[in-house]
Amino acid sequence: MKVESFLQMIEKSSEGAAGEYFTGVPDSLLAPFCEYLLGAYGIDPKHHLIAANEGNAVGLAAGYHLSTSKIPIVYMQNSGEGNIVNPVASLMNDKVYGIPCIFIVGWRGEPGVHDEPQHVYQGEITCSLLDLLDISWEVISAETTEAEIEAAMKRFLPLLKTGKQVAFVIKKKAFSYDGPKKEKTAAGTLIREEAIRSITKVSGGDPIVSTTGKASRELFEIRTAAGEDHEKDFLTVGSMGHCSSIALSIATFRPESPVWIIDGDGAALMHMGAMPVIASCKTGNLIHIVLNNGAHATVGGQPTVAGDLKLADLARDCGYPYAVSLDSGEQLEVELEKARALAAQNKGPVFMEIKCGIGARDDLGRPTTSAEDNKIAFMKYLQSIE
Ligand SMILES: Cc1ncc(C[n+]2csc(CCOP(=O)(O)OP(=O)(O)O)c2C)c(N)n1
Repeated sequence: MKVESFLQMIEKSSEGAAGEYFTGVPDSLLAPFCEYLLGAYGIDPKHHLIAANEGNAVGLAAGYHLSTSKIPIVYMQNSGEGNIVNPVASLMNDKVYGIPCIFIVGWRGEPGVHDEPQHVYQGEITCSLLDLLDISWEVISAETTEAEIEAAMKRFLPLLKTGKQVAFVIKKKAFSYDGPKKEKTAAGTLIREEAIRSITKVSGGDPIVSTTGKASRELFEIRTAAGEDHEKDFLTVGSMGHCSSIALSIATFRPESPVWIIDGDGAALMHMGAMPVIASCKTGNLIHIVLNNGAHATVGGQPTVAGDLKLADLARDCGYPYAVSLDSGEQLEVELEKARALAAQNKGPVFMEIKCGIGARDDLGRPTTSAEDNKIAFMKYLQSIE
């Protein structure tokens, strides 16, 4: 179904109450939907905002409704359901403020459709979680017709009018968009995979915790290409935004070695509160690297607000004793060596922003070992560090 037709039906069926305000976090399955919004509105606080996390989007949506009486549309991958539970249950629900909202939920890990391990359970519980949150839902596939959208909206409208929330659960390839696409602007030019390769060279035998998305996939393939095992790396395939917290605890309990974080800007923003917490712990052996491409590159390159952020200044203000920002490869290995030396002397946490381009290899694969194997090998490796 064309994104434009879907949205026209929503606008028409809601008598103009919905279809003017959108916020959310991008998803690869919703990439055509995001492309449409970026083409139609760009980033515009009155029409379309990419939020730091899905709960953040619910807050924005609530404010839109409170000030206009209209119905906001919040889009997200089903992984984001966890992030909306609190503001839906304790803000939007009709036993609290009763704020209507239409959710557009990308259905990764739909039962029967092969997907990566982090999507399997989330895919199984996607609709039951909506039920639990008292959100009525309708599944949309490539075959869904405009009449079916109209019928769903007929069912949804009385619910929305009483302050309830509804959702369209979007199957893989359900949406298409072939209109004009907005040019993508990266925060830097360095190739992310090259930066990760340099990190693996300098980090030697130190454990690395890497973030959700292509960065972890690249790390996995770099190790394979170098004939190395994967035991030193914990690939945080799900739980976007939490890899720095995982690494903080590892560094706390394994102080014998520097511990590296390979974070993304979208992920770091998603749970940015982790940064002052890391700094407050004064965990000297931690090295926090954010590969900042100013985009959610893994799911289509939609912009984050990090492109204009001075992440090293921010880290310094949070309390990291050493923070640096690099926008070329020239000083990269020198700075990585310096970071490792500081962490080895317990003088961290060290923060490093590396500005990168958006692209990735077309033939980039996915980890070939299971998440459980990764965990077992990594835990064994941590135990072996002296
Ligand atoms: C809670 C949650 N929301 C959305 C997603 C979908 N998602 C996977 S990777 C990604 C982009 C990550 O961006 P960034 O950290 O900047 O890394 P990049 O893709 O640019 O390398 C998104 C939005 C997710 N996995 N989890």
